[in-house]
Amino acid sequence: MASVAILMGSRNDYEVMKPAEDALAQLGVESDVRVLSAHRNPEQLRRYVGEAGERGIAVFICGAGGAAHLAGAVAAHTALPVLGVPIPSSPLLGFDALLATVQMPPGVPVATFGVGAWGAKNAGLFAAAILAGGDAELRARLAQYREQQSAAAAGRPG
Ligand code: RP5
Repeated sequence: MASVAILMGSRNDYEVMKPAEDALAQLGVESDVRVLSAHRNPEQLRRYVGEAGERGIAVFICGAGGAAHLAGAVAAHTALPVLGVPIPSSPLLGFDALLATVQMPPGVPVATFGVGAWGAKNAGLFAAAILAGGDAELRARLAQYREQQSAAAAGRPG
């Protein structure tokens, strides 16, 4: 059963958002990946978020570009954690999406990650870390992932 919903505003966002899905899969966390735009599919989005908690979703990762309001719109409909990933799809290369996502007015938080694929991967890892708080096996897999990463990073160049 999927415990993380990965939402994005356009099919064209998928390449950037895939690292979130991959990071979760690597840690054995199932995700439900959907294209649902805040402004093109507002009613479908509201319904999806409203029903997601009952279906086992515990964390939302939302990627959008331009005047990115997807993460904020999702956060408006749920008290579950919402992680925002600004997508560099517009002429402003994601700076617009970064500001739109990070500057939520107080009261309805969105945890905002870096622009693009780096942010997507970190959002996936962070969603796993949230779930790991109540799941000792996932916590162990996450620790192992970090150990392997440390081992691969150190040493001589080349
Ligand atoms: C946003 O507008 C999407 O998240 C996407 O990044 C951007 C452009 O969408 P498309 O015109 O490529 O579908 O809603």
